[in-house]
Amino acid sequence: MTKQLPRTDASAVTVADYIVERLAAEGIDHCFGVAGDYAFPICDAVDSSAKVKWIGCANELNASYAADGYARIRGAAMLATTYGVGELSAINGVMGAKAERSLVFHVVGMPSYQNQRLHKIAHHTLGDGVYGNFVELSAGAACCHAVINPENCVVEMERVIAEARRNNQPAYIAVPSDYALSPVVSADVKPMVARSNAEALQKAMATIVERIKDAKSVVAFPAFTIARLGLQKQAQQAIETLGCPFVTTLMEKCLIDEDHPQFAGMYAGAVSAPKTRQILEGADLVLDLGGVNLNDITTAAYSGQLDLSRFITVGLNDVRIGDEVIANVRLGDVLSELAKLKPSSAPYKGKPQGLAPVNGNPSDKITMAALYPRYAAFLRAGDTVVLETGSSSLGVTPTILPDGVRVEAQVLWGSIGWATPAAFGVALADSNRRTILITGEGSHQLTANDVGAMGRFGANVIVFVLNNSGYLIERALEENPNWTYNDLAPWNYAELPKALGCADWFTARVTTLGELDDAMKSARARKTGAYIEIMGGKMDMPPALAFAHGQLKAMYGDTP
Ligand SMILES: Cc1ncc(C[n+]2csc(CCOP(=O)(O)OP(=O)(O)O)c2C)c(N)n1
Ligand SMILES: [Mg+2]
Repeated sequence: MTKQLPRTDASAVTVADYIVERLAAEGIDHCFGVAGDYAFPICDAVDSSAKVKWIGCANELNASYAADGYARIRGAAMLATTYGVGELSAINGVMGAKAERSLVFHVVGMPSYQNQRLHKIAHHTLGDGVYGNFVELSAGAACCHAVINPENCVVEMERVIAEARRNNQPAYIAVPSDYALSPVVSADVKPMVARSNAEALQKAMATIVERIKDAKSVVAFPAFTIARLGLQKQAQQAIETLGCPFVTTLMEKCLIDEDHPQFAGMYAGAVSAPKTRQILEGADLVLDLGGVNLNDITTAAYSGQLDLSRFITVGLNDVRIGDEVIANVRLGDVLSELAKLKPSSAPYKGKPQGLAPVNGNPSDKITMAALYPRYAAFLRAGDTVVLETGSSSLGVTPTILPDGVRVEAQVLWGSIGWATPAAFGVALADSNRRTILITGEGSHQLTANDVGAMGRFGANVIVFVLNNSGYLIERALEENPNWTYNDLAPWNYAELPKALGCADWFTARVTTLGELDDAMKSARARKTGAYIEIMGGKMDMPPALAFAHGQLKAMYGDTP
């Protein structure tokens, strides 16, 4: 893709206009944020832009989560907040995007350069006349940052865009409000396109091919970064050419269809299916495509035995083989090269598991054993599921889902409340797919106010809120399930959409399987958003959570 840089010759092109135009050229056409006076020039530039639409959120944390969701689908997102109070509220969400490699351009309007120069005491500051107090904090949530002025704007934008793309992580762009309104000074730069060094790529491929040839058994282990970079098709082609089985962790849920004949199951340490575990742990060579994240969640409390010396890790920008690191090699290029190899003559053929049967009678209360197969039966190709941290994610991820379903979850960072605004961002990023939010009610309480923004901007999400009277996952992760800090204010969740302005949404509160089935049908039949509050048992948990309950010492360490 050749990117057209915005024009800088007309005197009317301000720094703010230039930044918005330049980000639009990255494929961004929505800007999430909360307005504020120091950010007015940025907000105005967005509001008057024909390319980027302002998406006002209820608060900056929500806006940052929404931007993360959007970036996962579009490859990049824009977030605009105001100095200090706004940007600091966004830090958790931006840091989460950094952890999970989602590219959010965080543009912050600062007090004017003139007031900074005079050390004026101003609102949203510590009253000390210092204007560098927050740059370091916000920059810490990004992989690169720039403080913009009219002279550096064009060059700095190219630098941060290239670096953010290289790492697929956030960039922080701070713009003093007077500079934002100044005409941008043109500079002779071209957008940088990250390419592999040809020799390094050749060397990496030669080593990979040799290792594959020598290995008695090979397994592919594609990583979540493949989805973040939009390389799903390339990864699938590479894996099909190799013909080896592939295994994923729950961070890569549905990265490739789960009934693909080469899919050998989801790896989760000791709770994996024995065959899956044997294929991955027993492989002579593990081709880690993208840098899998082997954390406590993906390995089920570090259970299982992975020998990292058998890994070849193809990172975003390098390939690691044992202690050798070959730099300047891009993941996408390695995938393309793998797909050009001679196709395997006898590809692995596993037995796809198929969907679990739907069980229970219409008058039965809703149990977790009956709920998760129902989600699988409800979902269909073209759905994007946004999954919240909590018992729901541990229930949905081990459940086989239909082909063509995409799943987004924040497994590593795990900040509750993420999924509600993230679903909003996902829905705006691709209105051709149906976005389904699956969340617990405790997480939802953090960010539920942006269900209002979903209604306002026509993001027709189908929302499932599991109401199990508190923080079930936390009850399960402790010896004592009855600590009062895991209880919640008992909201009437199903009434929220109406109160938040989603007048035409379908809403229901369901306590029996029959009611749930009917509500699912009605939600699917509607073009509007839908909101279903599912009443679950206070201690009714999916099996993966029950397993974790038995592994508390392994997860958290023994009492010293
Ligand atoms: C921002 C943040 N605060 C606190 C936590 C700790 N935490 C993890 S899960 C959870 C509760 C989730 O409860 P709910 O959404 O109701 O899901 P359930 O497990 O009950 O189905 C909490 C408080 C967190 N992960 N993130
Ligand atoms: Mg709950």
